[in-house]
Amino acid sequence: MPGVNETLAAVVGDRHVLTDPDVRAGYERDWTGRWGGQAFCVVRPGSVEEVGGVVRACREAGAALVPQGGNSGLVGGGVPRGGGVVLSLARLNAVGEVDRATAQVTAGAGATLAALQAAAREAGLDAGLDFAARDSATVGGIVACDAGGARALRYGTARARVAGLEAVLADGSVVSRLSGLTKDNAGYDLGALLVGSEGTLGVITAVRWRTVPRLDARVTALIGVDDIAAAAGLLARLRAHAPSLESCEFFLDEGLELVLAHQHRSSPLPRAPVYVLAECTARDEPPVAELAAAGLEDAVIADDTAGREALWRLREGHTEAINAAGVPHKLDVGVPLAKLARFVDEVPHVVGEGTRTILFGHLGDGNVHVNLLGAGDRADDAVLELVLDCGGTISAEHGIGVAKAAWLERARGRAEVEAMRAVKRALDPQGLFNPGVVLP
Ligand code: 2HG
Ligand code: ZN
Repeated sequence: MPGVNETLAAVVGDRHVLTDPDVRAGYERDWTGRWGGQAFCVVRPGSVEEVGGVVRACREAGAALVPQGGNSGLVGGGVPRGGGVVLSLARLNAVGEVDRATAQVTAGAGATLAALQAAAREAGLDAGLDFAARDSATVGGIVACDAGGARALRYGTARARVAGLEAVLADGSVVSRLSGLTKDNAGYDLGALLVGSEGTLGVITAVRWRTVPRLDARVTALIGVDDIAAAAGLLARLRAHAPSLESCEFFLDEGLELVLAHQHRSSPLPRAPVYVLAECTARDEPPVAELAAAGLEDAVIADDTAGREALWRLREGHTEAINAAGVPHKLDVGVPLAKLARFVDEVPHVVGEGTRTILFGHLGDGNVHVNLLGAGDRADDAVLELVLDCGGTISAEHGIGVAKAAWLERARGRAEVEAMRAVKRALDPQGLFNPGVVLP
């Protein structure tokens, strides 16, 4: 589409319309290597006005737009499927001054989570959200996908951190709710609709972010248990005895094996079928006594930064270790805790022989990351079928993307999906934004 490239260059400047296939390549395939396609071009606007101009140019040319942040997505929601223009928000990366009275900060869509965390910390606060891709994932994508991570147990998902946002709609107009008012119930909450919309309803350009108190005294425990039922029992004890609990994660021995080999290290604790990693936080003293009260005295415990990070690397290192072993099928799902043991037991059986199954995730949220190596296409359907049978969700924190779009109606029912389609038609009548994502 040569015509649109010229119009876009007039909006953002030649330098910021990338057409060279080698340069485009980094924007065209997602982190897993499983999803992607060619784009007409990648456009990198430098202001919200330029984003508006890009949207208008694409609308006039009839070119689909794929908004993209740090391209750390795992479900094909931020990469082109063949054709279309990738709208990179990377240059909108400013993080404003933290308002200490409201504990809020405005961040551009292209600011990384790490940059947001650093700004909050400098002001004596904390972003209240964390996950392994912190150095590449950006605020716009995080909010567009309602990302969760390891602290959702305490602070909720990204949705809970959003005090307002700014976005460009399909006609190029800008809606801006960045005043951060806690109470503002005048009319429909359009911003809330964009949270979790995965770039299909509008382009998020900035977010007013609600920070949380900074709690630097941290203690982390890693313990091996016999099965998921024992892990769930431990979680219940932590909830009862450790009000300072911030994270409760799990992984299995197959995953630990892979991570240890990838990181060239040995296990810091005796091997067990299931591992639980829990972290408690406080302002002054690491709340070690709370872990002990929950029955974790046999765990490997660390309250210094290096020791804690070494334990976290065993959990957070799963994604990289798996990718180093092959291109995985990834299914981020949520299962009620009461059904988690059944789910974990049955997954290896339903995915078919020859598939290597690695399960890990956020125990406190019932959020399991099913990673399959060497899986056939039917394996994904079998896992999603099992999730629904367990009363769970087909997507907990990574989004629907293109990976699960065909399953949305099974998961949410016809009435809800029809309502979603009506919203899509109203806000994006031409189907300009991210076609094929969320709604097939
Ligand atoms: C995590 O919790 C991320 O580490 C990635 O959500 C999960 O790689 C995955 O499947
Ligand atoms: Zn996760």
